[in-house]
Amino acid sequence: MKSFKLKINPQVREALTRLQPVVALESTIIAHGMPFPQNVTTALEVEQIIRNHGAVPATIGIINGELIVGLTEDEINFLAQSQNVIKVSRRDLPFVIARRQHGATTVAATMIIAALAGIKVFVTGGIGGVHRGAGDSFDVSADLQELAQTDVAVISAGVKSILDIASTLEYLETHGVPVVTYGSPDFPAFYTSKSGVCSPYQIDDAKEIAQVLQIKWDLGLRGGMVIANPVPSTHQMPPQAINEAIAVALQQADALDIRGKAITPYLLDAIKDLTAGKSLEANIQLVYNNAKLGARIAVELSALNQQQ
Ligand code: PSU
Ligand code: MN
Repeated sequence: MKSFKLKINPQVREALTRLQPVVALESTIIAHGMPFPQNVTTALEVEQIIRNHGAVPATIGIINGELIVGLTEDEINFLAQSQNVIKVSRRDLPFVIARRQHGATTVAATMIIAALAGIKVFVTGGIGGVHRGAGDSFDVSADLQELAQTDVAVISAGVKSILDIASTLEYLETHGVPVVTYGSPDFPAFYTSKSGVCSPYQIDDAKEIAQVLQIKWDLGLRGGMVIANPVPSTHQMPPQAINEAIAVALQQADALDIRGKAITPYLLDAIKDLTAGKSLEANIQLVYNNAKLGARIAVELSALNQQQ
């Protein structure tokens, strides 16, 4: 008997068997990235957008130590509200399974579970990265190492400027992770469409992104790809306001000596309060925008795979 359980929702399993498009979604954004009830409405709406664009959504999480690919609405509601949901990245996975706990999966852990299920495309809001001051703290998200080794493409709105964006791109370059920005020469900064850092590649067409993915994996080049999708201009935060909020949030986190896995959820919540909820609205809208692009890439990739 296997030492862990992987439960794949029947609709997701059927789509995978038929090489139809499937899009994975993470649950840390639900349990630790957004407050209730916006976390639930967003998670359900993202799934609907993916369906409307011709793909099957598979939200990934852990309940009673079981890895679930394609959480039900009740399960999403549970992870969104329960107080004892652990933020699970690569290193946490075996413990949460052994102890039969509930877990919300980060980008890294979601990639691992998506790969176990055979899902190649994953949509989220923002990925982890190299933190400011990482030269001293060594705080580099495990998401980046995961992108270097696990074959899942991740669609995000880029990297928040709570992080060191230029260093994050350097790290990804060193580890051979392709970074592409959709429709812009600039790498996006999550709340704003431009970070001031040039994107290594720009592609304006979902089909071409799917082709690049197929070639990478056919070449035997392991690992994922960062597909950055800038927040639509109508929903982006005014750069000065968001940068001020980020600076204050970083100071607060430093004063309270918040570190490790707690820092990203702390900063997201502090920024939401400092912007009177406007950052949350931008966050929700950019995830919807990513869901559209992710579903289109999954559709194109599935068409390419069916031709083979
Ligand atoms: N960025 C967001 N919202 C989030 C996260 C990042 O805007 O919810 C979450 C993602 O799950 C990401 C994780 O994988 O934070 C990174 O955490 P850490 O830096 O501890 O690896
Ligand atoms: Mn960290």
